[in-house]
Amino acid sequence: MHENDLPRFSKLQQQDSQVFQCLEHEMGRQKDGLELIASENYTSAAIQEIVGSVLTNKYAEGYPGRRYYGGCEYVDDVETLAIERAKKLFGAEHVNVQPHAGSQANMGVFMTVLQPGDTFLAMDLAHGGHLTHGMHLNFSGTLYNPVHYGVRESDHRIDYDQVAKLAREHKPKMIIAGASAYPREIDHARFGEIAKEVGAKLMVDMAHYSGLVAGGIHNSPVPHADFVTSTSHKTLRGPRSGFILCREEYAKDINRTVFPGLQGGPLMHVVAAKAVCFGEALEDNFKTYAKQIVANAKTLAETLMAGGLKLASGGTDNHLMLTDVTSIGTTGKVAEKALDRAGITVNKNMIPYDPRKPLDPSGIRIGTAALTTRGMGTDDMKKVGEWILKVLKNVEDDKVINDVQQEIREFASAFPVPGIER
Ligand code: DSN
Repeated sequence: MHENDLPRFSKLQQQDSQVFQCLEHEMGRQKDGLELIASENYTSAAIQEIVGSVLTNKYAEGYPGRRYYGGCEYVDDVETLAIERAKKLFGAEHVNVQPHAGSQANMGVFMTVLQPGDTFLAMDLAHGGHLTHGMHLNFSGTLYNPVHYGVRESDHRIDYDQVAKLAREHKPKMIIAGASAYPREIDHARFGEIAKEVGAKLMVDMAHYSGLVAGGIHNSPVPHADFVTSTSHKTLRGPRSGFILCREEYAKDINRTVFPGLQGGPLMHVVAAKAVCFGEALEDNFKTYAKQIVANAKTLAETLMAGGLKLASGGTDNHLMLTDVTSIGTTGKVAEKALDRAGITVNKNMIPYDPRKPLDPSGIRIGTAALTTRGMGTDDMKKVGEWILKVLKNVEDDKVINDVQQEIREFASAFPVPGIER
């Protein structure tokens, strides 16, 4: 830890040296390495300050103006700020900013729209969907009846005709669009038409690309969907949390489902951080940031493909890419570990129609939101791509991996991590 960081954590250091040491190590890891996990980002120092503030002390069950606790006047103000900013940012009629995370946001919509046993249609986890989109061990798969669509084998793109066919056949009460590992722009208007045709509600889980929607790079789901859910910590670059957007007609129901249906007291320090996050995303420079995320992803994808790596769907439109590392003779598990040793953090991931198993799949998922926050541009992505290729082609060569790690450490030191002094 840099000596300038110490005053901020001196109380922790005195009181609990073990936890302090974990923090110190994690700060070093974030500073010295390259963060390429597609669902991660670096929050601003302002967001870190508010998350670490006395707002964590406050109970505020209920909603602004209607709480079950006294002393809520200031947290009412902050929650109202978060709601109003999110409405403006996404053009939404109603916003609930209380879900603790993306899963709770999704559960809030499930519990509002569906009864246990009801059928819904969503993207298969193995093709890029999410746990809460009907994975068999998740609440969404145990309490409800999921039917899954996937991507075409030929081009790894969503087959909207298949979605429409499945919708007509199974008559789901709800259709879910949105994914965790899909590198292409999603056609929300088409999903809206399909849902309308079969009388289903449309929920769009834009957790991964909400920052691109906020920045005007990805088409917005808001005009087409009954409900839009998101996390705030991925491309949107806010605190680890969730939120729900919906039409006014569902406002009362969704609020009642989130509290008292699903959660107790909201995490007011995080609600406040969401207000700061939405405020940041309303600034003009957030559009530049979102544009750069995509430009960086395209350059990184081109560099990796030029080096012999196969990418699902042959590239990317958004912040992430899915690479088939078996195309250069390794596996997802081995690749993740080797890259980790070099200071490059990614996650192993199934690729569509993967013949391998989830714990050692054929792919890794790579995203550019975090490195873009550190100020890296397309020229830097070429270097990052070359390092990734070098490691993947030498997964058992410690010397090569150590050399790459040294180079990365030096390179990364020129790009500050918000909230960590250099
Ligand atoms: N687990 C997250 C991801 O990595 O995509 C989604 O919630």
